[in-house]
Amino acid sequence: MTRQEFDRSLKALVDAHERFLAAPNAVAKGSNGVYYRYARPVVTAQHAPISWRYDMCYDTNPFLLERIGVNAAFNAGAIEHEGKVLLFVRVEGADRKSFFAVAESPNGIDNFRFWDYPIVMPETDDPDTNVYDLRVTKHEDGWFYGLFCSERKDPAAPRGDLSSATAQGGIARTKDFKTWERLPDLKTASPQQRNVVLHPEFVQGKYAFYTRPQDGFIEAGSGGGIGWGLSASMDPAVIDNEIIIDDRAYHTIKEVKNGLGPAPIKTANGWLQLAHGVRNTAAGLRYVLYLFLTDLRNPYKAIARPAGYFIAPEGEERVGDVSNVVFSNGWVKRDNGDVLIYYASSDTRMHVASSSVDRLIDYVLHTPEDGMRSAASVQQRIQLIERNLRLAKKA
Ligand code: M1P
Repeated sequence: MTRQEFDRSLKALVDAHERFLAAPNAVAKGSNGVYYRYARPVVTAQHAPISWRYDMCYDTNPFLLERIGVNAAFNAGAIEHEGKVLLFVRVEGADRKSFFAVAESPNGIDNFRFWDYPIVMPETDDPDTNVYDLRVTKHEDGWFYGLFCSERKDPAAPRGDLSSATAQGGIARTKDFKTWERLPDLKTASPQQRNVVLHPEFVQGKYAFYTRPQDGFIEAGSGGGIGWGLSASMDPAVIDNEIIIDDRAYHTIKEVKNGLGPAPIKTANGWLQLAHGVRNTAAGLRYVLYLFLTDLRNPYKAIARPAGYFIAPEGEERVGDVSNVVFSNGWVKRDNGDVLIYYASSDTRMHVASSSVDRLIDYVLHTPEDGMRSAASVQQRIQLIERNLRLAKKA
């Protein structure tokens, strides 16, 4: 390539990327009334800046080759800050390593742009091999905490076993989302932890955590369920007494495992909780999202548990690096009561769905609980049908 050709190609690349980033998003056709999907994913691998991927200098990259590829952008934490929506995206490089990077949008629906640099997450004395799935909590102590999964090779793995790993709850805090202070990993009695979330308020004067104890790296084993525990401090955070507040159950959407998504939203009716549930199928694991409500004073006590899923993978969301998965660790409640739910599909890309506190509370309070048997489900549906037919007769 001549220098002139290089300059032309680079300009074309940058211009095309700018057009892609600036493309507007719109509500997708069809809604169940509970939430509205949007037509375009909000953040993808393609959103990664050109400067993260290409060496833009003719002298060192005369063929204008992509030097460091980005594989996926998914499982993002979210927060509204100074009127903007910030997503803390799990960016996965072509080398399979994940890192965190902030993508900012003026409206939370489109025009997400990554900040110039990814987050430099400090390591502990026992360096993480991989970090992912950051949940950001604005805590009443004045810090923003980022809790994430810290993955390391299992030191007990037999020689030749290069896939056994351990997962622990990594913790960091920040005031500006640029500089992060790493704290010791969460300590619990469970051998492994993933999907650890910090509750935004003190409970009984202590820091409160949602956990997901698990026996192994993938399988919840005899563990699992969404757990809860208190710690006197964040440095270090230590939970002595871990209880299960939302268990797995046979023949439900959370039979194999479950885990809390983002920190809950406080409403007049209780804490609105968003979680993922996993079941097995002949085609592999299926991840869906579900909601439940917990008591305002005792956030570990469920007071409403609508049956089944709230969002399941649909259309192109069903396909990706790990297909048939929706996963959420970020949502934003706006001052007008609107809720923007950020969810990833198939470990590949980020989407948004919009709803409101009123709609979500209505859904949570009026969707019947799981009857746990087909016969009970039929009765629930018959009650609905009877009410509707009586209405139709009156009309
Ligand atoms: O691949 C699906 C998800 O699997 C894990 O979630 P969980 O521990 O609940 O099974 C995580 O690795 C998550 O990042 C991933 O999206």
